[in-house]
Amino acid sequence: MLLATKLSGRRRSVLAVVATLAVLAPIGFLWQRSLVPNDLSPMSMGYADYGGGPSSMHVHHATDVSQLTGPVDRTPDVAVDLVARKERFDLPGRGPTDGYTLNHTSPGPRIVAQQGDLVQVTLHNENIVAGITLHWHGVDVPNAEDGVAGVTQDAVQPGQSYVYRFVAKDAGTYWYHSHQVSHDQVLKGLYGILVVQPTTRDVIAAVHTYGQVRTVNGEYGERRVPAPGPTARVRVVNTDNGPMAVWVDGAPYKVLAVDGADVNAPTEIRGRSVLVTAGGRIDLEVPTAKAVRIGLGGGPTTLVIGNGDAPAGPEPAARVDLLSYGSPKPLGFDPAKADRVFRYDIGRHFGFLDGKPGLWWTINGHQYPDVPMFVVSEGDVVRMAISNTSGQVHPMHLHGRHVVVLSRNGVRATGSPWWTDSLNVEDKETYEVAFVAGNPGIWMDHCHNLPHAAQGLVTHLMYAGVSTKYHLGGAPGNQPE
Ligand SMILES: [Cu+2]
Repeated sequence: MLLATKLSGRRRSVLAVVATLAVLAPIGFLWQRSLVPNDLSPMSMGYADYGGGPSSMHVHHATDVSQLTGPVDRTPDVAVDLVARKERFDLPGRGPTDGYTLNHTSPGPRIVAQQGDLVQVTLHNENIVAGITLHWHGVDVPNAEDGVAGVTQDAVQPGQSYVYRFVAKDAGTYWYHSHQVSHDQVLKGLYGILVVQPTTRDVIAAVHTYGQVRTVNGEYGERRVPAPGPTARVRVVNTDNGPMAVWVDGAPYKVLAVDGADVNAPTEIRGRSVLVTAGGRIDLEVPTAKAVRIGLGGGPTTLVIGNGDAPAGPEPAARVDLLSYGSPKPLGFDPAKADRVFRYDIGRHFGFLDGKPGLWWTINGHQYPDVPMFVVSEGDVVRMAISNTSGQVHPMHLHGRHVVVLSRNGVRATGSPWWTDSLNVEDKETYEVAFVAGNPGIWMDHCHNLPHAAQGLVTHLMYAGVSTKYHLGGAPGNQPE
């Protein structure tokens, strides 16, 4: 009796071990498969997606991204030295905070160039142990100047320098930020503003949230600037991870530009706000005969232009819809004659990422780094449908090329061509966008909610015939997200 009990007890424990293994083995397999190699070429990441175009593309010689530089011998028109540091700095109106600076300030020095200028920025890393880079958000730079660690360069280590050179060929509102461990470095201040071809009537409103503190131009609370003339071009830059509504109290306004690209025939707006995507820019035209207040997402931080009292209202419930704002004009290409058609379906599932269990983002059902690499040839007309069923909003950012919005949820765009580099894709939305592949390189195509990017919502657009010698991970510790 005693023996029988012992045997069945042993059998039970064997069964328990078998049952446990049956559950654990597949989990172990998924865990093991999710590990991200510590030294990974962005070219061997995931799998090639040819978008219905040819997969065998005749290439006479391969180009490494490091060869795709800006002009090497021209004298720069604008030359800036930026020294990056990890240090404590002051947020006027709020007090000291720990983070990252460029030349002891955050945001870093404002870089202003005339259209056509050759901009040269020499970046020095004084003491940021993880290494740094600078990415020129929204500027269609040559690939080697794009500042993505592990794709277009190695992270710049403490004591090292790196020179960026590019022609500022498109006037507009842009910003720059680190693309190395960016979910930490950008959040804590490693960014600045770049304006190409300013008018004398410019007002900058660069919004950044340090911890829980929303600031404008690095300052907290109601800030004031003088009226630059009878009207002001207010360049709003959202450097945060989430979208922000912007509106004007005290005057009607127009949306002059989106993500650095002019709106065709903008009309006057009253009683409505306009959404600025995370990473995005919106330029407003605001009459400034009387003091006006720029509402920046609600909360205590606003920008008042001019002297005297400016009304302070709540965020208008109605929004400007950029799908129908302004008037149409020719795109310069025919999206109906696409050479490649891609889908970029953003989802979320339970799984392992680099050995960590969690709810992780997916692209076309695949999880980082096993994601589609969108492959194009130079000159291709490309269409892409970006859809989102992940339960959260994603500000989608393609490097190197603006895209034009064709439709949202099947509703065709009827307003001004809506050229964008930072597109707010809400849950259950589908945007169809198009562009001409005219800037060879290997370009990140990722969510600009930087923690989401760090959680794997990242892939690349690759031109046939372009390779990169840089690696993700590896000795320089490249970690662009
Ligand atoms: Cu996201």
